[in-house]
Amino acid sequence: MELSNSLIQDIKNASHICVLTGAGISAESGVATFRGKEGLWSKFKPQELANMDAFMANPRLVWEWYQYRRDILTKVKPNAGHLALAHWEALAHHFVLVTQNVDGLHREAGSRKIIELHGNIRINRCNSCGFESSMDDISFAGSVPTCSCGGMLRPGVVWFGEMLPEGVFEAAYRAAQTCDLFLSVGTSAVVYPAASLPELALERGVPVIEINTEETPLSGSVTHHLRELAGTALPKLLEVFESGHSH
Ligand code: BJW
Ligand code: ZN
Repeated sequence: MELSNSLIQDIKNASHICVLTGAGISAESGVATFRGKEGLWSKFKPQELANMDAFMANPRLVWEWYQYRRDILTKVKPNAGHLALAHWEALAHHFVLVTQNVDGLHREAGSRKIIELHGNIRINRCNSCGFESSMDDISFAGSVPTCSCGGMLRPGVVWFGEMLPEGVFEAAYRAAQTCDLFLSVGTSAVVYPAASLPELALERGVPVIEINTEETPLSGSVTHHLRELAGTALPKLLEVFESGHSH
């Protein structure tokens, strides 16, 4: 796909970049998205499993879902989209990556300044005392894992109706409020407060680039919409940035 001149200019002019990613950026690694055409969770909607009521009603079922996803994560690798963002961070002076993903693939790709809005699936948290441990220490093996305090362990992610980890949204908000280029990559842009971040940038008149293989509620209002795979589009945008910032 040809990049428009105004898109190229917006990238070359950028000095403070904020990127929001969603499940779509990990799709090319083989991690299922939640929604959209390729979304694999048609049997169980995330709304039906990713909440405390579901966990209290059937903790085993919820753990089975997360264990299934943890098993997949041991077999997948970051893709060209993750890698392009990691390189971009290394080149740019001000670059903040905000992700809704819990898969840890951005870190594995080499990104360092990462704001994980919805936690991390590799962490266990005690439902009673809040103690956190790693999935490498204790995992689900048919029965719900418990804490030394007796409480049930749960995955260290943010479910519907739960607050985001303290300070995390504030940091993302600051990045969205101070950037001069915003990228929304592989997210259906329906889950709040994450979906408010590109809206904030748009309200300030900052260019917003959406990379998504499908239309989203954001598509109509963004400055540039690239209907492409993240793993194809991001390396191209990085190349434009590099050509404008080489000395
Ligand atoms: C590609 C691609 C490729 C594919 N290249 N693109 C009414 C109005 C407004 C808000 C609310 C409301 N009712 C309730 C709320 C609040 C609620 C909410 O937003 N609900 C809406 C759904 C309506 N939000 C919350 O509850 C949040 N907390 C909160 O608000 O706290 C305050 C509060 C407290 C108490 C009461 C009320 C409020 C918390 C949200 C937590 C979300 N958690 C999950 C699960 C995390 C753990 C886990 O992984 O299991 O987070 S849900 C799930 O959705 C996950 C994701 O991070 C999140 C977003 O999904 P994402 O990343 O956008 O993925 P998809 O699958 O939706 O989209 C993929 C996209 O990629 C598609 O568009 C594809 O086209 C595209 N694509 N391949 C490029 N190769
Ligand atoms: Zn405990």
